Amino acid sequence: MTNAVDLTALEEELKADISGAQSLHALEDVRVATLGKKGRVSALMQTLGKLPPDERKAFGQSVNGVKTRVSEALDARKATLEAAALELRLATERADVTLPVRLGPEAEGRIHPVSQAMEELAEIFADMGFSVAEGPDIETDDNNFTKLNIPEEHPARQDQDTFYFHPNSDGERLVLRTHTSSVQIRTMLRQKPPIRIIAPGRVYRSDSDQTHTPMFHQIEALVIDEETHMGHLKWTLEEMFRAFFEVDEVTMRLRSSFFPFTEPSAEIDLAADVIGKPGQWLEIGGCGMVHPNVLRNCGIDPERYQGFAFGMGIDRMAMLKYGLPDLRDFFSGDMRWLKHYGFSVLDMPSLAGGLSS
Ligand code: 2NM
Repeated sequence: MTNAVDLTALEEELKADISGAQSLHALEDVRVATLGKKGRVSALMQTLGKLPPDERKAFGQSVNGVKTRVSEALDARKATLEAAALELRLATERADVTLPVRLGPEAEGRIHPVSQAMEELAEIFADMGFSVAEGPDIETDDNNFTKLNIPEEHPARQDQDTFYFHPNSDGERLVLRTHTSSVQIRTMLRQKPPIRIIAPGRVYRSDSDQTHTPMFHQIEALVIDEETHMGHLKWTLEEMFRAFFEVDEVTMRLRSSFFPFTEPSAEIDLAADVIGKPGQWLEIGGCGMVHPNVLRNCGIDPERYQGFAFGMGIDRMAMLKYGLPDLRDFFSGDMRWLKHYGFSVLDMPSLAGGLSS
């Protein structure tokens, strides 16, 4: 019976060690010293073999009982210490999410006004159900001119306006696209009506003076279905101008014009009230009903489908909206200009939050 007394004392001692462990680390040391391979309970188990057989069973059961209760005490203490460690972390690693954003070097960067204007326009048109279409800057003569009903002898094709590449081995001359209409062509070739897209992007013309740069930015829109007419075109334009210039009303004028790819065609004039200059008109772009030849060239039946297209210069829209004085500054890469006129990376345009607040 001396064994039984020893076991009770041992269990009390081990339990005292367990409740005395003040860290998970210290508790692990106790566990190893108790239940580890060379631990005190394990050592007792190894003495079993030396006992007379009639004592062996009872002693084994007693030692196992100690082992079970000590294990439970270890688990309970571990849970308590883990909970305490978590509490401590929660108390000390608290983050105040209501603090203002801490601005690092990324706050130095600026969004170019042209990018900002493009983002704002994409947001406005998305709200009207348009998706954004893209295409390559280097185009085939066919997509850039022929499919758009621009005949061989048309002045727009002349070398002085168009950047041509050297002819390739097939004698084909690629061009830097002179408008994003080539993207509309690609879309019509690929997609059956109804079509509702905008195509913003870089375009190129061999033209350079105070108001023209050889690369500039255009946004074109295309809507094709069975009943779209000039009334829809006018509404879409007015809605877009109201949203872009963030005014309640705009006065717009469609002035009869000619383009090979639309019939009828019109120039778009906007009353300069939107930029605080009443009594003047701003020439903003061109528009019209897509020419039946263009539809036919793209495999769309002009007897069944019709629609409108328009195009505008984004750079000019940005100048007007943000009061930028000189187009030539746009592409000079002057950091002082960008710092002054650029937009914060964090200032994402949204119709709900104000486009360029
Ligand atoms: C403009 C003016 C008028 C135009 C036409 C097309 C297409 F591909 F559907 F025929 N896209 N864009 C268009 C029409 C562009 O820019 C001043």
